[in-house]
Amino acid sequence: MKKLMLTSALLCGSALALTACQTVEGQMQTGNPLDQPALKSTLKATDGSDREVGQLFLRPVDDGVQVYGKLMNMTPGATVALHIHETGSCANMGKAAGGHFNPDNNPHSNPDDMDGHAGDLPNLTADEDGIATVNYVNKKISAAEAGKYSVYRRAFIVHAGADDYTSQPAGAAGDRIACGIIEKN
Ligand SMILES: [Cu+2]
Ligand SMILES: [Zn+2]
Repeated sequence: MKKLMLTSALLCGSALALTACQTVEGQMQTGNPLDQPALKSTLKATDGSDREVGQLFLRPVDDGVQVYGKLMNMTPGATVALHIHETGSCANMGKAAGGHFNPDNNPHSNPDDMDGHAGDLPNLTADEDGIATVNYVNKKISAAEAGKYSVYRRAFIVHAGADDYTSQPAGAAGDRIACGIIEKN
């Protein structure tokens, strides 16, 4: 067991093995370890640089869909919003992704509010190295490839500021600084 943990730590320390590390971490944290992520998204800066910001994974767990992964190259210490937006396009500096994914026509809210947008997610805070860890179970979405609550071919958006979980229609989180379309893993 000690040896196994050491191997995990080494994997997590290697940039090349980052994807494997994230998968291992996700499996350790919640759900059935045999379930592989069904969907993934590679997020890139919307400033025209095409700079990769990180990868997020989605997989079904008992009570919803686990969203997990790491975002990098963020402003150290910054707290910013992350949402799932309704349209799978990152064009026009992320504006083409449209509004928050909202299949039940609810108001914007705290992500844990079952009567809020399905696409609402908790704010992220970057550490001193500019890395933000994402690990959240969203109970209002599906990782299936079709259906009313499916997030397949929708888009993650990272904003320049934090979501206040109150302002309509999108939490007053500011510009869209990174975007990634949700694809099959
Ligand atoms: Cu957003
Ligand atoms: Zn919202």
